[in-house]
Amino acid sequence: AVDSTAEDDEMGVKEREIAKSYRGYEDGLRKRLKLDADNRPKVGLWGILKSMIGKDMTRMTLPVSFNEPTSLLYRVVEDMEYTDLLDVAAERTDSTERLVYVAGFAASEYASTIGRVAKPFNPLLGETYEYVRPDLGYRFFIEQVSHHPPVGAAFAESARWDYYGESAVKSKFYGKSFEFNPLGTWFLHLRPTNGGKEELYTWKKVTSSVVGIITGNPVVDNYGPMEVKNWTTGEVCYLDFKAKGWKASSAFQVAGRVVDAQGRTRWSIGGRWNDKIYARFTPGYEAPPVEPPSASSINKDAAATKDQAFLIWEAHPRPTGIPFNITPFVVTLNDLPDALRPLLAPTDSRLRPDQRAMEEGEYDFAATEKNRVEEKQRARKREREAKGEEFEPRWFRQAKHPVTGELFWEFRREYWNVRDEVAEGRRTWAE
Ligand code: CLR
Repeated sequence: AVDSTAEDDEMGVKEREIAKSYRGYEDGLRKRLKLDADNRPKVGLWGILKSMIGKDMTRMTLPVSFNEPTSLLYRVVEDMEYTDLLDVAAERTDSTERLVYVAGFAASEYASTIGRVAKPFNPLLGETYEYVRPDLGYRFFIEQVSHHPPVGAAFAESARWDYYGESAVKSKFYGKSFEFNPLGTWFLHLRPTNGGKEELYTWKKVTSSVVGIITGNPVVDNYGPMEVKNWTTGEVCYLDFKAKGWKASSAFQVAGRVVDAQGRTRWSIGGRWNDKIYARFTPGYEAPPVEPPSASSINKDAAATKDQAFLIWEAHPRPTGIPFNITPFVVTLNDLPDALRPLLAPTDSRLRPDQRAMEEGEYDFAATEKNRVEEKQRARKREREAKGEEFEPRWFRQAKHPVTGELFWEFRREYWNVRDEVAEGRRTWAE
């Protein structure tokens, strides 16, 4: 009992810490953009891309009409749409069941890639972005720590979990397809509510690709194996994202299993990453979880349904009336309410004029502003080179991970402390 009180206090401290960052987000979530439909000029991708076979995306100069009003930093925050799965995971008392939901979370980010055949803006070196959700109890922060190759270091936290890692994507255009290979590891610390010790999970993202460029019908696919590992218990979830291929039936399919530390199957997982994912308790064998006659909802007590499949995740609807094929969640990212503006670091993406112009359909202005900020970036680089200086990220530093031994970007929590001081009028960002 003494222990649980101490633990509750610790949670309380963390919650209050995070709650300080809610300042500026009082106005709630933006529901729509200025535009109802985008009017980007229709471009034949192949006509422009055919001369660029073998190149990576960051080395391509493409017209701004290939862009969407997001950036590679925003594409990382998109992972945070279904954090309710992490909250559910923390509530489960069985560690293999927690792993089912953590794996569901890892698979959930792909739903929003459907129809998004557009280039996100390339973040500037040292660009930052913060995103806080008072309604969901988390805060997120990311900084662009390298320009070539582009690397973003991110850190998100809530009372029950911390989620962090680097987004570094290697891309290559093959003609038949355009491939995007995420390199970084993602780390999740989960603090189960039953008072068990904090657990560490890791995984890497699968390959994303665009096919159908030559035929003028480009679609995004995500495929490959994913291994979600619980380092604390030795349990692993193996997921396989099937490549679209020729058979329509394999499109969007994901299947896998959770095994215990001895390698024995506990749960089977399956479904479609654009729609729904199910799990089923299958101790000692593997079987695709067959969709139950009436879809039981998330949060359902898995133990009660024992050997029946139950829903672990369902994609949010994609209403019409939102341009650029972005999701309602993405609409909230580039919002700049008056209450938030004075609290933001001057490096925050929400202040980028080119991305703002893109979002508002001012494509020519977006293009000139994009050139201007990138030109400024090149000037800063020349300045550093002349002085023999190297760029140093402001909020992260590289370190060896205490558990996995990998190099990772360690977040120096200062960002939120500085922000608190700015909010309280005790300093400015420049000091
Ligand atoms: C995949 C998951 C990673 C982060 C990430 C980075 C780059 C993204 C990629 C994800 C998805 C596919 C993506 C890519 C950049 C460009 C590419 C959005 C989210 C699109 C589909 C490229 C289409 C436009 C070209 C044909 C010009 O964690």
